[in-house]
Amino acid sequence: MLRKRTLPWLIFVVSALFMLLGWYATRPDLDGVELDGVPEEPIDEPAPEPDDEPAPEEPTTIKVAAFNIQIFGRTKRKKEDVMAILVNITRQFDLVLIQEIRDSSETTAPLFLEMINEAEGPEYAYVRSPRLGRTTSKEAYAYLYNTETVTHEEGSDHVYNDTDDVFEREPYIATFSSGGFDFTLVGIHIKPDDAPQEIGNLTLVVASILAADPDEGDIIILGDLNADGSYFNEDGTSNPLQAAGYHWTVTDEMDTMTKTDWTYDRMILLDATYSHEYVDGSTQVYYFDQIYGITDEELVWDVSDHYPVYAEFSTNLPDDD
Ligand SMILES: [Ca+2]
Ligand SMILES: [Ca+2]
Ligand SMILES: [Ca+2]
Ligand SMILES: [Ca+2]
Repeated sequence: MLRKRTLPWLIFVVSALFMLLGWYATRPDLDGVELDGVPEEPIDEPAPEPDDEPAPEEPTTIKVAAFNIQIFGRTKRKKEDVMAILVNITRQFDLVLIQEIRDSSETTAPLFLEMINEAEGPEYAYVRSPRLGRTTSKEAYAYLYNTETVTHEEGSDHVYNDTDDVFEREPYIATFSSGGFDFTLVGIHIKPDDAPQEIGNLTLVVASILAADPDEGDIIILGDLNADGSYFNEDGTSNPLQAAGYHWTVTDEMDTMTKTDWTYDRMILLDATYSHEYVDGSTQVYYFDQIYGITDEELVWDVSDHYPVYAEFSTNLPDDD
């Protein structure tokens, strides 16, 4: 029980505490105020970092590749070392056009996707063309893409309507987006003996896509164009696809083959992409043998007679078309 003399003291102490609290809560913010002409703290000091980890930065570019995986079917699938390299290569890119899937049972693409997704990393998906070609030796195309960075516009993928039969394997066309970059790919594996004609006719494919959607200029041609050697004069200027406005970013001195030094594999951009989303000078050949330190030539040739080619595109720019 409190004694009578203690009570006033207690009231005093409690009141003093409340006053102190009140002053603390309403005290003027003195940070940055000059005391005796010296700032207490530098005024322009940046705000302190929050304790929690900053969110990882969104990727601002994607890598788009084209890779002819020579005769990709049952025989190749059985080679574990080759498949491991193919999985590794695919995972370097956000979007890959794969060519030369030769498999009448049509099980190679789903099986390859399964192997890619068993490996560590983001989930991939694919869209695949029907088997194409004039003879019984037919090939399919597939677009494999990282589902975390690339979206496929559902239902957009289709084979070019080749009414005059100018293509042995008609271009496989599909629309994708990543951030603010939406674009249409025209994947093609050109027939070597008809290279100049088929390559020239790609301008008609571009024109037909533009006619269907005149406001979207990001149309990218990619694939094994057989655009070198005895099939095609890369130094020429007379092919319709060599006209101004078509930017061949895989340049003639690049070697895209594992056995020869031809520049068969190409990527061709229109101004709409070349002068906007394309990361200047980013087109490269992916020399997987050098990068992975593979010295066994037979193993390199088992993977393919081609190297992948790829380019980078900005995805954080305003969507200009
Ligand atoms: Ca045809
Ligand atoms: Ca676009
Ligand atoms: Ca060349
Ligand atoms: Ca564009």
